[in-house]
Amino acid sequence: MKLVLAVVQRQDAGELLDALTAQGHRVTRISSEGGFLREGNVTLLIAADDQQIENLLKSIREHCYTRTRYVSPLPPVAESGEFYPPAPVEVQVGGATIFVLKTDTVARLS
Ligand code: 2BA
Repeated sequence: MKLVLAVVQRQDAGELLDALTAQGHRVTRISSEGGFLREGNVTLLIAADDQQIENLLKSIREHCYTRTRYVSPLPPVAESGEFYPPAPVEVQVGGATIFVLKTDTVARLS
């Protein structure tokens, strides 16, 4: 048994969630935020059997896209009052960042 944590972009999360639940996975969606861009993203928690992991990763690959973002670095402190806005830096985000953790037990208590 594994616990998969998948950090995905918000734009991809809905369709991925639909696909995973249609395949019979139990999924928890958590709103999260990337530490670098400080933008909202989504972290999915999915507990699955070892033999399901390959298909699970395939589905994530199929529904998550790499996108280009441009980030403006902070301008340097001006010494002479002149201001040179720094050029935006290109950043490639996604498809998904995935952590696969060994899990001993998944218990649903009632
Ligand atoms: P963010 O931290 O907002 O990062 C967004 C994108 O910015 C990253 O895309 C990467 O291209 C770039 N980036 C991040 N840190 C950087 C740095 N120190 N210097 C230069 N560029 C940097 P991804 O790598 O696809 O990551 C997308 C999101 O996945 C991240 O959003 C974060 O929420 C999560 N993530 C990525 N790696 C992680 C890790 N090792 N541990 C935990 N979360 C991670």
